[in-house]
Amino acid sequence: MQTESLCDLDDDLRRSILRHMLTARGVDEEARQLQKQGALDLWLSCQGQEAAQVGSVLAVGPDATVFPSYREHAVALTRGVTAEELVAQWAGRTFCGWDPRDRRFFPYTLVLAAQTLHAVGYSIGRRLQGLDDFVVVYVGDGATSEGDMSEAMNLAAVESASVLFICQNNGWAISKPAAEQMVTTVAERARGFGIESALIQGDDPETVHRQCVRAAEHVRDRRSPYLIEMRVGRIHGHSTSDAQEVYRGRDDIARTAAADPVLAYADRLTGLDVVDAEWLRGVESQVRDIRERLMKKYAS
Ligand SMILES: Cc1ncc(C[n+]2csc(CCOP(=O)(O)OP(=O)(O)O)c2C)c(N)n1
Ligand SMILES: [Mg+2]
Repeated sequence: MQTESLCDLDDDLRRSILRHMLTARGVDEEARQLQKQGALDLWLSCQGQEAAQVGSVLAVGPDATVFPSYREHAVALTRGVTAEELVAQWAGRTFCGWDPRDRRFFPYTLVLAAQTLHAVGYSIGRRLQGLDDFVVVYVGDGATSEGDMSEAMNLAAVESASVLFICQNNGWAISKPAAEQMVTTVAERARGFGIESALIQGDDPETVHRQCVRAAEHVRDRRSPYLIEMRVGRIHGHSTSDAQEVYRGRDDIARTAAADPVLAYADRLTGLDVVDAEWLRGVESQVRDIRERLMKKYAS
Protein backbone atom coordinates (compact mmCIF):
# COMPACT_ATOMS: atom_id res chain seq x y z
CA MET A 1 0.00 0.00 0.00
CA GLN A 2 1.30 3.44 -0.91
CA THR A 3 1.33 5.89 2.01
CA GLU A 4 2.72 9.38 2.14
CA SER A 5 2.81 12.20 4.62
CA LEU A 6 1.67 15.31 2.88
CA CYS A 7 2.37 18.93 3.41
CA ASP A 8 2.09 20.69 0.08
CA LEU A 9 -1.62 21.44 -0.23
CA ASP A 10 -2.26 25.12 0.28
CA ASP A 11 -4.41 26.17 3.22
CA ASP A 12 -7.30 27.44 1.09
CA LEU A 13 -7.58 24.02 -0.54
CA ARG A 14 -7.38 22.30 2.84
CA ARG A 15 -10.20 24.47 4.19
CA SER A 16 -12.23 23.80 1.07
CA ILE A 17 -11.74 20.03 1.49
CA LEU A 18 -12.83 20.19 5.13
CA ARG A 19 -15.85 22.38 4.35
CA HIS A 20 -17.03 19.91 1.70
CA MET A 21 -16.47 16.97 4.07
CA LEU A 22 -18.45 18.65 6.87
CA THR A 23 -21.24 19.59 4.45
CA ALA A 24 -21.49 16.04 3.15
CA ARG A 25 -21.59 14.70 6.70
CA GLY A 26 -24.40 17.08 7.67
CA VAL A 27 -26.48 16.31 4.57
CA ASP A 28 -25.95 12.57 5.01
CA GLU A 29 -27.04 12.74 8.65
CA GLU A 30 -30.12 14.78 7.76
CA ALA A 31 -31.05 12.30 5.02
CA ARG A 32 -30.74 9.44 7.52
CA GLN A 33 -33.09 11.26 9.88
CA LEU A 34 -35.54 12.02 7.07
CA GLN A 35 -35.58 8.35 6.13
CA LYS A 36 -36.36 7.40 9.74
CA GLN A 37 -39.33 9.79 9.61
CA GLY A 38 -40.57 8.13 6.42
CA ALA A 39 -39.82 11.12 4.19
CA LEU A 40 -37.26 9.17 2.14
CA ASP A 41 -37.72 5.58 0.98
CA LEU A 42 -34.09 4.61 1.47
CA TRP A 43 -30.69 6.15 2.13
CA LEU A 44 -27.22 4.73 1.60
CA SER A 45 -24.88 6.61 3.88
CA CYS A 46 -21.48 7.81 2.70
CA GLN A 47 -20.24 8.36 6.26
CA GLY A 48 -16.63 7.22 6.55
CA GLN A 49 -15.99 7.74 2.83
CA GLU A 50 -15.94 11.56 2.71
CA ALA A 51 -12.16 11.90 2.55
CA ALA A 52 -11.94 9.55 -0.43
CA GLN A 53 -14.81 11.27 -2.21
CA VAL A 54 -13.96 14.93 -1.63
CA GLY A 55 -10.20 14.44 -2.08
CA SER A 56 -10.70 12.64 -5.38
CA VAL A 57 -13.34 14.83 -7.01
CA LEU A 58 -11.45 18.03 -6.22
CA ALA A 59 -8.28 16.47 -7.64
CA VAL A 60 -9.74 15.51 -11.01
CA GLY A 61 -11.11 18.99 -11.61
CA PRO A 62 -14.41 20.37 -12.91
CA ASP A 63 -13.89 19.26 -16.54
CA ALA A 64 -13.78 15.53 -15.82
CA THR A 65 -17.07 13.77 -16.51
CA VAL A 66 -17.98 11.69 -13.47
CA PHE A 67 -19.99 8.45 -13.42
CA PRO A 68 -21.00 7.61 -9.84
CA SER A 69 -22.32 4.46 -8.26
CA TYR A 70 -25.00 5.27 -5.61
CA ARG A 71 -23.07 6.30 -2.49
CA GLU A 72 -21.11 9.26 -3.89
CA HIS A 73 -23.01 11.96 -2.02
CA ALA A 74 -19.87 13.88 -1.06
CA VAL A 75 -18.76 13.82 -4.71
CA ALA A 76 -22.19 15.06 -5.84
CA LEU A 77 -22.34 17.92 -3.33
CA THR A 78 -18.78 18.98 -4.08
CA ARG A 79 -19.69 19.01 -7.79
CA GLY A 80 -22.49 21.49 -7.01
CA VAL A 81 -25.48 19.16 -6.85
CA THR A 82 -27.69 20.74 -4.15
CA ALA A 83 -28.80 18.76 -1.11
CA GLU A 84 -32.42 19.04 -2.26
CA GLU A 85 -31.52 17.67 -5.70
CA LEU A 86 -29.45 14.90 -4.15
CA VAL A 87 -32.20 13.40 -2.01
CA ALA A 88 -35.03 13.83 -4.55
CA GLN A 89 -34.41 10.39 -6.06
CA TRP A 90 -34.56 8.72 -2.63
CA ALA A 91 -37.91 10.39 -1.99
CA GLY A 92 -39.19 8.81 -5.20
CA ARG A 93 -39.74 12.22 -6.78
CA THR A 94 -37.47 11.94 -9.81
CA PHE A 95 -35.27 9.56 -11.77
CA CYS A 96 -32.17 11.63 -11.10
CA GLY A 97 -32.54 15.04 -9.44
CA TRP A 98 -29.92 17.07 -11.28
CA ASP A 99 -28.92 17.86 -14.85
CA PRO A 100 -26.11 15.37 -15.59
CA ARG A 101 -24.66 17.42 -18.47
CA ASP A 102 -24.67 20.67 -16.58
CA ARG A 103 -22.74 19.22 -13.61
CA ARG A 104 -20.75 16.68 -15.66
CA PHE A 105 -22.06 14.24 -13.07
CA PHE A 106 -24.15 11.36 -14.34
CA PRO A 107 -27.17 9.82 -12.56
CA TYR A 108 -26.64 7.32 -9.77
CA THR A 109 -26.52 3.71 -11.00
CA LEU A 110 -27.96 0.99 -8.79
CA VAL A 111 -27.20 -1.86 -11.17
CA LEU A 112 -23.77 -2.76 -9.86
CA ALA A 113 -20.84 -1.87 -12.14
CA ALA A 114 -23.06 -0.95 -15.12
CA GLN A 115 -21.68 2.58 -14.86
CA THR A 116 -18.15 1.30 -15.56
CA LEU A 117 -19.18 0.28 -19.09
CA HIS A 118 -21.13 3.51 -19.55
CA ALA A 119 -18.04 5.45 -18.53
CA VAL A 120 -15.68 3.67 -20.92
CA GLY A 121 -18.14 3.91 -23.80
CA TYR A 122 -18.74 7.59 -23.10
CA SER A 123 -15.02 8.32 -23.06
CA ILE A 124 -14.43 6.46 -26.35
CA GLY A 125 -17.39 8.28 -27.91
CA ARG A 126 -16.09 11.67 -26.81
CA ARG A 127 -12.67 10.88 -28.26
CA LEU A 128 -14.24 9.92 -31.59
CA GLN A 129 -16.06 13.27 -31.57
CA GLY A 130 -12.82 15.13 -30.87
CA LEU A 131 -14.09 16.25 -27.43
CA ASP A 132 -12.50 16.10 -23.97
CA ASP A 133 -12.61 12.38 -23.17
CA PHE A 134 -11.40 12.37 -19.54
CA VAL A 135 -13.87 10.35 -17.49
CA VAL A 136 -13.87 9.26 -13.84
CA VAL A 137 -15.94 6.31 -12.66
CA TYR A 138 -16.61 5.31 -9.06
CA VAL A 139 -17.23 1.69 -8.15
CA GLY A 140 -17.51 -0.31 -4.91
CA ASP A 141 -15.45 -3.36 -3.96
CA GLY A 142 -18.42 -5.72 -4.30
CA ALA A 143 -19.29 -4.35 -7.72
CA THR A 144 -15.85 -5.32 -9.01
CA SER A 145 -17.05 -8.95 -8.87
CA GLU A 146 -19.51 -8.16 -11.66
CA GLY A 147 -18.65 -9.15 -15.22
CA ASP A 148 -19.32 -5.57 -16.34
CA MET A 149 -16.29 -4.36 -14.37
CA SER A 150 -14.00 -6.90 -16.07
CA GLU A 151 -15.43 -6.00 -19.48
CA ALA A 152 -15.00 -2.30 -18.74
CA MET A 153 -11.39 -2.70 -17.62
CA ASN A 154 -10.54 -4.85 -20.62
CA LEU A 155 -12.20 -2.48 -23.09
CA ALA A 156 -10.55 0.55 -21.46
CA ALA A 157 -7.14 -1.13 -21.73
CA VAL A 158 -7.60 -2.31 -25.33
CA GLU A 159 -8.94 1.06 -26.49
CA SER A 160 -6.56 3.02 -24.25
CA ALA A 161 -9.56 4.95 -22.98
CA SER A 162 -9.04 8.04 -20.82
CA VAL A 163 -10.83 6.60 -17.81
CA LEU A 164 -9.84 6.84 -14.16
CA PHE A 165 -11.44 4.01 -12.19
CA ILE A 166 -11.85 4.85 -8.50
CA CYS A 167 -12.72 1.86 -6.34
CA GLN A 168 -13.83 2.71 -2.82
CA ASN A 169 -13.15 -0.52 -0.99
CA ASN A 170 -15.17 -0.22 2.23
CA GLY A 171 -14.66 -3.89 2.97
CA TRP A 172 -18.30 -4.87 2.46
CA ALA A 173 -20.80 -5.72 -0.24
CA ILE A 174 -23.84 -5.39 2.02
CA SER A 175 -23.02 -8.26 4.45
CA LYS A 176 -20.33 -9.97 2.35
CA PRO A 177 -16.78 -9.13 3.51
CA ALA A 178 -14.35 -8.19 0.73
CA ALA A 179 -12.02 -10.96 1.88
CA GLU A 180 -14.67 -13.53 0.89
CA GLN A 181 -15.08 -11.96 -2.55
CA MET A 182 -11.54 -11.71 -3.83
CA VAL A 183 -8.11 -13.14 -3.17
CA THR A 184 -6.21 -10.30 -4.86
CA THR A 185 -6.60 -6.58 -4.42
CA VAL A 186 -8.67 -4.72 -7.00
CA ALA A 187 -5.50 -2.80 -7.90
CA GLU A 188 -3.69 -6.07 -8.70
CA ARG A 189 -6.60 -7.23 -10.81
CA ALA A 190 -6.47 -4.03 -12.89
CA ARG A 191 -2.84 -4.74 -13.74
CA GLY A 192 -3.90 -8.12 -15.08
CA PHE A 193 -5.96 -6.24 -17.66
CA GLY A 194 -3.01 -4.00 -18.50
CA ILE A 195 -4.18 -1.02 -16.44
CA GLU A 196 -1.72 0.75 -14.15
CA SER A 197 -3.00 1.09 -10.62
CA ALA A 198 -2.38 2.11 -7.02
CA LEU A 199 -3.70 0.97 -3.66
CA ILE A 200 -3.98 3.70 -1.05
CA GLN A 201 -5.56 4.44 2.30
CA GLY A 202 -8.67 6.53 1.61
CA ASP A 203 -9.19 8.11 5.01
CA ASP A 204 -6.81 11.05 4.54
CA PRO A 205 -8.13 13.51 1.96
CA GLU A 206 -4.68 14.92 1.28
CA THR A 207 -3.21 11.53 0.39
CA VAL A 208 -6.24 10.90 -1.80
CA HIS A 209 -5.94 14.30 -3.44
CA ARG A 210 -2.29 13.92 -4.29
CA GLN A 211 -2.68 10.39 -5.66
CA CYS A 212 -5.69 11.40 -7.74
CA VAL A 213 -3.87 14.43 -9.19
CA ARG A 214 -1.12 12.05 -10.32
CA ALA A 215 -3.59 9.51 -11.63
CA ALA A 216 -5.50 12.18 -13.56
CA GLU A 217 -2.23 13.39 -15.11
CA HIS A 218 -1.45 9.82 -16.12
CA VAL A 219 -4.84 9.41 -17.80
CA ARG A 220 -4.78 12.80 -19.53
CA ASP A 221 -1.11 12.78 -20.61
CA ARG A 222 -0.86 9.16 -21.74
CA ARG A 223 -4.49 8.89 -22.79
CA SER A 224 -4.73 5.55 -21.06
CA PRO A 225 -6.73 4.21 -18.11
CA TYR A 226 -5.69 4.05 -14.46
CA LEU A 227 -7.27 2.51 -11.36
CA ILE A 228 -6.99 3.67 -7.77
CA GLU A 229 -8.24 1.40 -5.01
CA MET A 230 -8.91 3.29 -1.79
CA ARG A 231 -9.39 1.51 1.50
CA VAL A 232 -12.18 3.28 3.36
CA GLY A 233 -14.43 2.60 6.36
CA ARG A 234 -18.20 2.18 6.21
CA ILE A 235 -19.48 3.71 9.44
CA HIS A 236 -23.15 2.74 9.11
CA GLY A 237 -24.92 -0.27 7.63
CA HIS A 238 -25.16 -0.78 3.88
CA SER A 239 -28.42 1.20 3.79
CA THR A 240 -31.12 2.35 6.16
CA SER A 241 -32.72 -1.08 5.61
CA ASP A 242 -29.63 -2.90 6.87
CA ALA A 243 -28.73 -3.74 10.49
CA GLN A 244 -24.98 -4.31 10.29
CA GLU A 245 -24.82 -5.40 13.95
CA VAL A 246 -26.29 -8.72 12.79
CA TYR A 247 -23.26 -9.71 10.73
CA ARG A 248 -20.44 -7.35 11.72
CA GLY A 249 -18.38 -7.48 14.91
CA ARG A 250 -18.96 -4.76 17.51
CA ASP A 251 -15.22 -4.05 17.69
CA ASP A 252 -14.99 -3.52 13.96
CA ILE A 253 -17.96 -1.14 13.99
CA ALA A 254 -16.51 0.77 16.94
CA ARG A 255 -13.03 0.94 15.35
CA THR A 256 -14.48 2.32 12.12
CA ALA A 257 -16.50 4.97 13.97
CA ALA A 258 -13.43 5.96 16.02
CA ALA A 259 -11.37 6.40 12.83
CA ASP A 260 -13.93 8.90 11.45
CA PRO A 261 -12.08 10.76 8.65
CA VAL A 262 -14.16 13.94 9.05
CA LEU A 263 -13.38 14.37 12.75
CA ALA A 264 -9.75 13.37 12.17
CA TYR A 265 -9.27 15.99 9.44
CA ALA A 266 -11.04 18.71 11.45
CA ASP A 267 -8.76 17.94 14.42
CA ARG A 268 -5.69 17.92 12.21
CA LEU A 269 -6.43 21.29 10.58
CA THR A 270 -7.30 22.77 13.98
CA GLY A 271 -3.99 21.51 15.38
CA LEU A 272 -2.15 23.10 12.45
CA ASP A 273 -4.03 26.42 12.95
CA VAL A 274 -5.42 26.15 9.42
CA VAL A 275 -8.93 26.48 10.92
CA ASP A 276 -10.14 27.74 14.28
CA ALA A 277 -13.30 27.52 16.35
CA GLU A 278 -14.83 30.56 14.66
CA TRP A 279 -14.29 29.09 11.18
CA LEU A 280 -15.81 25.79 12.29
CA ARG A 281 -18.83 27.60 13.77
CA GLY A 282 -19.32 29.39 10.45
CA VAL A 283 -19.36 26.12 8.50
CA GLU A 284 -21.63 24.53 11.12
CA SER A 285 -24.12 27.34 10.65
CA GLN A 286 -24.05 26.96 6.82
CA VAL A 287 -24.62 23.22 7.21
CA ARG A 288 -27.51 23.87 9.62
CA ASP A 289 -29.15 26.10 6.99
CA ILE A 290 -28.78 23.37 4.35
CA ARG A 291 -30.29 20.81 6.74
CA GLU A 292 -33.21 23.10 7.53
CA ARG A 293 -33.92 23.62 3.82
CA LEU A 294 -33.89 19.84 3.33
CA MET A 295 -36.22 19.31 6.26
CA LYS A 296 -38.65 21.97 5.03
CA LYS A 297 -38.77 20.45 1.56
CA TYR A 298 -39.02 16.76 2.46
CA ALA A 299 -40.28 16.25 6.03
CA SER A 300 -43.92 15.27 5.84
C1 LIG B 1 -26.21 -6.31 -10.70
C2 LIG B 1 -26.61 -6.20 -9.26
N1 LIG B 1 -26.53 -7.27 -8.46
C3 LIG B 1 -26.87 -7.17 -7.15
C4 LIG B 1 -27.31 -5.98 -6.64
C5 LIG B 1 -27.71 -5.90 -5.17
N2 LIG B 1 -26.72 -5.10 -4.42
C6 LIG B 1 -26.95 -3.78 -4.19
S1 LIG B 1 -25.67 -3.04 -3.40
C7 LIG B 1 -24.81 -4.49 -3.31
C8 LIG B 1 -23.44 -4.52 -2.67
C9 LIG B 1 -22.45 -3.64 -3.39
O1 LIG B 1 -21.27 -3.53 -2.66
P1 LIG B 1 -20.11 -2.57 -3.12
O2 LIG B 1 -19.94 -2.61 -4.59
O3 LIG B 1 -18.93 -2.91 -2.30
O4 LIG B 1 -20.65 -1.11 -2.78
P2 LIG B 1 -20.99 -0.45 -1.37
O5 LIG B 1 -22.47 -0.64 -1.19
O6 LIG B 1 -20.18 -1.14 -0.33
O7 LIG B 1 -20.66 0.99 -1.53
C10 LIG B 1 -25.52 -5.53 -3.91
C11 LIG B 1 -25.07 -6.92 -3.98
C12 LIG B 1 -27.40 -4.89 -7.53
N3 LIG B 1 -27.79 -3.68 -7.11
N4 LIG B 1 -27.02 -5.00 -8.82
MG1 LIG C 1 -18.33 -2.12 -0.52
